[in-house]
Amino acid sequence: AARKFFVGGNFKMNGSLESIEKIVESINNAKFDGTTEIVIAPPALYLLQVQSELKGPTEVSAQNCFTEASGAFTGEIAPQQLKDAKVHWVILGHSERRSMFGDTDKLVAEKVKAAIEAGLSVIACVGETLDERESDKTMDVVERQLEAIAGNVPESEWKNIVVAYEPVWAIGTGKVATVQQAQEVHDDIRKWLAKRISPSVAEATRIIYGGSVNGKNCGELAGAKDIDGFLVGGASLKPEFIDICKTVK
Ligand code: G2H
Repeated sequence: AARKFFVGGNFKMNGSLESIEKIVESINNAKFDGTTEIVIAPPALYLLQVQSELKGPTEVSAQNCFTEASGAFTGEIAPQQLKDAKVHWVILGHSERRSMFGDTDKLVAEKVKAAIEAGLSVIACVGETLDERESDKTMDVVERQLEAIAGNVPESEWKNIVVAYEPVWAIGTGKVATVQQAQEVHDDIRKWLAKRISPSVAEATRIIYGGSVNGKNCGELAGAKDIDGFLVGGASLKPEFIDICKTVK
């Protein structure tokens, strides 16, 4: 079966009760035809409010979680708590977590394992920095990040993972990857999945692109064979998010 197009809205640490309610209202009023799976990730504080206001089938996602089920981990949220609250998705390994909050490949892999074992679905983020791209290390970095995750996830659980390719140099910079740049890495990731996991997992796994996606560039990006959706940051807080969710593949 064809891969269902997937659009995630990552609000990051933005919004207020009032502004987020407005975004939810606009999503609820939009007429989506069901061809795209839509998930929005407000800050953890707002997850339950958004979840109760959001009309299905759009779902909410957390932006992070910890590895343990409970205990003395001040400030953290357990995957089991997300599951308990019926928050079925979590973004893990976002570059902002990797660069600012100590989420190493190993920690990201442990978080993915814990989330999958708790029954969550994961948007697993990978991507290279500008330095790494310019020294031709893009696939080395992406494969290293994916390998850490693959070592912790049995083949049967890949159906619960969406891979988000987010080149760090394109994040929040307004400098979107060209369609060719993104397609090349998406294709490499799919080939890697085929070799490392299985051809059927490679065929079924959504590989979405993130990094300065907006209402203007989404159409062209969606035209690339191996781009199965987007993880949208800045533009997910704006009216154009609706247009991005309506992108036709
Ligand atoms: C990449 C993306 C969403 P933005 O971080 O995760 O953010 O669209 O603002 O570049």
